[in-house]
Parts: sequence; C-alpha cells; structure tokens
Amino acid sequence: MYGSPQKRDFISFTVTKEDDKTIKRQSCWRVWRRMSRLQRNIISFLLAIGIVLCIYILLHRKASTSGMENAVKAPPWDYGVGEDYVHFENDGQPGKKADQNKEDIANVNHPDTVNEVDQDNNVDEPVIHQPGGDDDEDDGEDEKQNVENHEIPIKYQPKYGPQNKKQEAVLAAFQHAWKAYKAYAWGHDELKPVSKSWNEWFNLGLTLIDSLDTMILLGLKKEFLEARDWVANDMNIKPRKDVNLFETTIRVLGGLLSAYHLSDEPVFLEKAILLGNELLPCFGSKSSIPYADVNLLTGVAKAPKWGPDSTVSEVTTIQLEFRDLSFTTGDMRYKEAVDKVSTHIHNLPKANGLVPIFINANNGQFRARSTVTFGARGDSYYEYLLKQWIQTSKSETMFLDDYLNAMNGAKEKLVRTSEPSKLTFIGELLSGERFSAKMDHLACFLPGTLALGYKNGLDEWHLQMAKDLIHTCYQTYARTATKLSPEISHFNMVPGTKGDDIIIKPADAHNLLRPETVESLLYMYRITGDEIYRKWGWEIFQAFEKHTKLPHGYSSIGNVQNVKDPGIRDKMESFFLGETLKYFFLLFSDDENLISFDKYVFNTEAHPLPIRDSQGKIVQ
Ligand code: DMJ
Repeated sequence: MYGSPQKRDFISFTVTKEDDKTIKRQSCWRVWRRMSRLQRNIISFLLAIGIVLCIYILLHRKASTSGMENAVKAPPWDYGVGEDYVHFENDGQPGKKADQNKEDIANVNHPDTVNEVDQDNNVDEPVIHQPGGDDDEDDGEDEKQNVENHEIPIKYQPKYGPQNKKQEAVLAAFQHAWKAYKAYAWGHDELKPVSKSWNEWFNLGLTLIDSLDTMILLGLKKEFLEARDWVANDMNIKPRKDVNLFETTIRVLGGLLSAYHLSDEPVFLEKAILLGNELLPCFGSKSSIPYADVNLLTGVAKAPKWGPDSTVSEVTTIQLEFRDLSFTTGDMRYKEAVDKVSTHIHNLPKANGLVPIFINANNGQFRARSTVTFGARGDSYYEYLLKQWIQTSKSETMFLDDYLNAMNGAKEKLVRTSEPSKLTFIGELLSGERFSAKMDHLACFLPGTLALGYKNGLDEWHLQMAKDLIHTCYQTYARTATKLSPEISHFNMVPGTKGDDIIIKPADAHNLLRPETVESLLYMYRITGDEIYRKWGWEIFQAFEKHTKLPHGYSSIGNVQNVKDPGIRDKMESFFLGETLKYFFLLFSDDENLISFDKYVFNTEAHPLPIRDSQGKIVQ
C-alpha cells in the first residue's frame, strides 16, 4: 500500500545513484511546497536579485573590456605618422601595443633620452607656476618621479610654454583649474568647483580630453603625460550611455586627434579610431542626415529625447574631425559618411543661403518655419563651411559657394545696428522670417570666422563686418557690472531712444565661461595686428579671474550684473580649459607661428587640425 512503512523501506534499498538525485529533487520540491507563500516569495525575490546581479556583473565586465575587444586593425598609415611609429597588431590588446612600442623605441624615447633631446634642441622646460606654496616645493621632484614611473614610452617633447607675463597668468589660471579637476573630478566629465565633486555627461572624461592640447601648448609636460596615461589605461570608449554625436565629436574625437597631431603619441589616434567606429551607427538613418544620439555600448542611434529632429549645426559640425580621421588613417568610411551630409544639405533649397535650425533624420528635410540664427543650433554650420574649404587647401569649392551665399544672406537679412550707439549686431529670423534683435554669445564666433575668410582671400567687407561685430561682442562684456558677457543680449533698435543699446533679460544674464569672443579676438589680432584686441582680451581675462575664480577651480555664474553675488553655479565647463584659456594663451603670444593659421584649422572646440592638400596630405 502506498505510504506503508514497509513499502517505503523497500523502495529506498533499490534506488540507483541517479535516482538519488531524483529523490533529492522531489524532496526539494516537497520542501518548497510545504513553505508558506511568504517564505516562497522571499526566496524567489532573493533568487531574482541574484540573477540580476550576475547579469549586471557580466555586462559590466564586458563593457569595461570592450575597448580591447574592439581594437582596430592597423590602418594603412599614409602620412602624418613619424617613422618610428610602431604599427600594432590587431590582436585587440592596446596594452600589447604599448609594450611593443616600448621595446621598439626604447632607445629613442627613454625619459632620460627625452631630457637630453630637449637640451640638444635648446628647448627650455616650461616655467611652472603653482598657485599654492606647498606645490612649489615638491613640484620638480613630482615631475621627475612621475615621468620616470611611466610605463608607456614618451614620444611627446615639449616645444611650447609661456613667453610673457600675460601668458604666465593664463598658465596659472589653467593650473589652478587643473589642480581642482585632478583632485575632485579626475577622469570625470566636469568639475563641480563648489561642492568639490564632479558631474558626468557622457562618461568620457570630457574635461581631461578637451584639455590635452591646451596642456601641450602651455608646456605642462607632467600633467599632459598623466592625462595621456589615463587615456591609455582608464578611458572607456564604450560607456553605457546615450551620447550626442556632435558634442562627442567636437570635444572627444577632435581633442584626441589634435593631441595626436601635436604630440605624436600613438594612443590618441588609437582611441580616436575606436571612438570614430562607435559613432558611425549615427549615419544609419534613412536619409544621409545622422541621428543626434548614439548609445556607445549598444550602438543604437536615435533622435534626441526632446524631439524627432536633428540640429542643423550639429549634423554639419562633425566634418572636420571625421575627415581628419580618414586622412590620418587612410580609412575613408568616416569622410564618406560626413561628406554625404554636406552634399545633402548643400542640395536643399535655402533662402539667402541661410539654414533653419532643425532637420529630420528620416526624411532629410529642414523643419519648416524653424528659426534662422548664428547662435545656438545654427552657428557652426557657417563656421565649418569656411573651415572645410580651408582644410583641403581651398580645393572643395562647394563649401566656399555655400559660405559666400550665407555671408551675403547674413549681411542682408540679419546684420543690423542698435540705438543709440549704432552697435552692429547679428539678429535672428523667428519662424524663418520675423526679425528678432537677439544675439547669443555663441554668435561671437562670427567675427573670427569672417576675418579668417578675409585672410584666405575673401572681400574686404568680410573684415569690416568682423571689426564691427567684435566691437559689439566686446561691448557685451564692457557694459556689464562684472565686465563679463551675458549668455544672450537683446538690442534696442528704436531710433531716438536714450539709454543702453544692450538689454539683458534676467533669464539670459548667466555666463558659462564661454570662449567665442576670446576666439574672435585671437583671429582679429593675428589678422589685423591691432593691439586693441589684446587689450580687450586682457580686460576679459581679468574679469574671469575676479568673478569666476574659486578656491577650487572656476565656475559659471548666474548673473553678470551682480558684482556682490554673481550666483556661482558650481560648474566648470570643459570648454573653459579646452577653448577659453587656450585662446587667451594664443592671443597673448607674440609668435604667430604658434599654431599658425596657415598650417592648422581649429575645430569648433578649439582643437587644431592640420591643413591638408586636395589629396589629404598634410601641408608642410
Ligand atoms: C563649445 O562646445 C563649442 O565652441 C561649440 O561650437 C559651441 N559651444 C561651446 C562653447 O561655447
């Protein structure tokens, strides 16, 4: 009888080992069924957490090693690479590349040899001014140790550094910002100088990458090498993050490429190639217009969260960088992708050569009745027309044609004068037609671009318009209480009125440490030789020092009209180190060959890229 003791004993003697497992399974099942619902729920919950944790750990490990998995094949190095560059195997191990590199060029690049080379070439070590007394004492020792401890051989040899007091002041500002970034935000996107912490945007070390070439120019060898080692060892090119194609291209791809060109350090090109590959999915839309965002881990590209369209300045301000990546590697996929965008936009109908600020990536059409502006979302479309023409030694006339049409259109439709002082400013067309006397600080890039066009042979009126506009940009600083510009200025156009030409609305009164005016001052000074532009630049530099410098870095402020309480915002943008301080340093340089405009073209994030001939070869 089922359940009788006798029968149970009998069964237990005859089971095999395998049946043992069955019995265990059965008894587990029985135990499970005897549990209360609460007990079962708790166990199920714990099991679920365990499974989720395991999956997370597995994925996380995959993500952090993915840079290695995706290491690229050695590209066909055509040009721009030194003879002793070590071609790495495509076994997917950047570490191995570094080791091979080390062995192969040990004699050339041993740190001691670097010092000898420096002496031979009579290149002075840069003067390094630490803001804190403590640092002054052990600075030399630190540098010695740090450089000696580097496992990666050093190709970089410092050529630059400050030559005068104003450049030294800029160097000190950079060091002050960098010290805080290193202490509180190392490897993160942005420093929060008040809370002594950091902010993450793309998880790509934005400030560090944006600063690489600035450190080269400032002659900060120790800091540069530390940053290089972070890029080599700790940078994750594939964070689980949706990143913006434009921002990642101008800051990270541009920063890596220019650091590579200025230092010859192979790791920057290696990372630039990996990043370029991860950004390519953006170009998989139905039209040739790229999606705005891509998840670097999954490769899924899509329109931004806030709407269906891409931004026109964004899809047209990735070209210098992708083309440079192709020219440098010989892999034309990057250039082909962005050239398609340019051709597509070139062929779209435009009024007066000006573009609306939105375009749909699926149908490839401009959004009807969107704003026309040289400020946010329009600005660098115009900048990159001229600069792409220059990038390949004026060989691609499509860019020049579009640029000239746009400048004529801007002069006719957007450039006006204010009252009572007759300041020349550039306004906007709301809904593509209604004039608004509003000018973003971002639009202050335009005088510099106009002057660069004039330097490259365009008509005299380009320079005159540049002079008029930069005067106004300067006035947006000089007329505020802090002597710092607001984010947006409105201009009075009513004839016969008294008072100020510039109206600052409370919501527009912030200053984000932006570079555009300083950038234009650099172009104006180099191209005209007029010292007034350096004088204005120095005034602006001092205003930044006075109102945005904190014990631990620099910060955006909320109100340029309030000297007592400018409303510190606890954020140091990466472009302050990448652009603003770099442009100041170059503005105060007496050497116009320091990143000559005949050899380099600056991307929109101030990263210089080499000018090439029509075949893509670097112009010597
Ligand atoms: C930078 O990222 C670039 O200069 C871009 O073109 C515009 N915005 C910021 C600086 O203001």
